[in-house]
Amino acid sequence: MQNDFELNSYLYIPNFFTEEELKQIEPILEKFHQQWLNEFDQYFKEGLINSHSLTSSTYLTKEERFQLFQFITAKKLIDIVTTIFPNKAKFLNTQLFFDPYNKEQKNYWHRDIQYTGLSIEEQKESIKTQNVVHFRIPLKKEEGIELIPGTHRQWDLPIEEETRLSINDRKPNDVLERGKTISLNRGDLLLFSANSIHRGLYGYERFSFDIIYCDDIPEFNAFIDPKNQPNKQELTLLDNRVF
Ligand SMILES: O=C(O)CCC(=O)C(=O)O
Repeated sequence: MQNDFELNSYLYIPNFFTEEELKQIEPILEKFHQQWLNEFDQYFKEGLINSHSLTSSTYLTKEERFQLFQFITAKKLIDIVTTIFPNKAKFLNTQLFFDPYNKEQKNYWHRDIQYTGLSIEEQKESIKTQNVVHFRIPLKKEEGIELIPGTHRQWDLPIEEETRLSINDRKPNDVLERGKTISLNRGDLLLFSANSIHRGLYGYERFSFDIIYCDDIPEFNAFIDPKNQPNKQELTLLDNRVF
């Protein structure tokens, strides 16, 4: 499992979740999303395709937040997290991904690390060892993710770099030959590296819950908001391997 992930930048596990497991969180995710849409209507209409930080949200009750943490720390999930990460992993945050308001809106190839302010040289160095991994949990069938296998450790081919950085008339949604699409169904689990070259594929009114983990190293401290982490009392009731 770890070898496959390290080689491909992703791991696809069909039918990982039961209906019963999904139904424990689905109403909470929907409640959050409806309130988010109310509050951020303007940003949604301007192009936002995701929301984040569900575990610190004032839209949810303490009980709902705790239910999310229980889902996030389910043994079968944490066992995979600890297998994939070479050293200790840390829970980073949660996100919801949905379709753009404007159905013509184009997706975009990127590496998440390109938005962190690191220079290209620093990015090239960081991806050799650092790990940020999305655990994508689709609540509906979706076109999924397209990514270029192996690129969470390897730098781009020139055409790929030009595409994601919009150089030489390339556009971030242009076709890339090495792209591999992983389509998803409700119940599946997809792990993919945020450092790989990837893009989301829109359609089918997708609705996905992503749990994100990173290495437990000081370099990521700036991206971790303590409000999203369980408090002391919650921690005593949870599997604490990722906090
Ligand atoms: O699903 C998407 O729209 C994009 C996902 C993605 O690129 C990310 O999580 O970094």
